[in-house]
Amino acid sequence: MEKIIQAIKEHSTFYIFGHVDPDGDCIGSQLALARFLTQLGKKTSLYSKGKFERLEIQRFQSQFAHSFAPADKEGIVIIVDCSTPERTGFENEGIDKFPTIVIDHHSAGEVFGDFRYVRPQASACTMLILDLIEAMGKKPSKEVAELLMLGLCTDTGFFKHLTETGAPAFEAAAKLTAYGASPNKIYFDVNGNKKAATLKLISQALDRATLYLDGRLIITYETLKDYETIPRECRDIDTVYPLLLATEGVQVAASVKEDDPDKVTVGLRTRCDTIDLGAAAALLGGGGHKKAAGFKIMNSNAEAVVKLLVEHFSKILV
Ligand SMILES: [Mn+2]
Repeated sequence: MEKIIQAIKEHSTFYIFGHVDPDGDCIGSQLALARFLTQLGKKTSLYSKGKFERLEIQRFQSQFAHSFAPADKEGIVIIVDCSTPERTGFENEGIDKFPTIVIDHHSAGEVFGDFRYVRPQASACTMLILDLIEAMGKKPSKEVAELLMLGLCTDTGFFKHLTETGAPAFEAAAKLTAYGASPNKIYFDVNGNKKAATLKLISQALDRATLYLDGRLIITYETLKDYETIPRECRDIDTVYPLLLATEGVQVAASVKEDDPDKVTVGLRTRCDTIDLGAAAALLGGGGHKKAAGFKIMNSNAEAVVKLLVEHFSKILV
């Protein structure tokens, strides 16, 4: 942390990256950091490859550049919420030519970057941004507090994912609320304003949910054909997961999504403390957290990936 603070003090230009398919924690971390550094008189620019599918981040999309072409030779790259450089989607655009700060809370991945503040026990990356702000002897503005709270609320499923180790998340939430963030406003930023078509996708996802492995695994899926009639930004799988996991006997819920003609994306969730989905996903080339993870399969389709999941988890859910 000391070295990160020193690097921030010594430099004036910062290029801030998060991960592809960003969520509230990623975008909240990037934006909060940018606002904070701007308040310190620094020059910042924000980068994301998208897609900005989640409702709660769509309004921020215009603030992010899609390609990296810095005018300055000077500057520092800051990568948040990424366990590998590839997760940025910018790994081939010269970001490695700059000194790099990594701020992350993932458990799996690789060690990269020059200055690292990585705490897998943190419930959200935005908690680590708050740590940084406080370590510099500053306080977040109301706007920064709201952005940090957005990440904390979304990555913890509004605190539902927390266990008896979750006290630091509540401490951060108490601070951010005192700094002006409203949990109620953030709840409706995330869960309000859904399109009517979203209900259709949710009902379809529930309708397709199928139990495997004596009811321990539940899988639902979406195909490219679905998106011909319902826009993909109406997708709301985060509403579906808790319902799938609420089913008696279910240990793991999986959502399989045909993303492109050549790519299938899988999301995994569990309620069980004894299952490490990050490790399970890593075996298939993905990654994530113990209770929430994912992976991608190229040149496949939903049907084949469902079979692969059943086979894979038949060895894990014993
Ligand atoms: Mn995160």
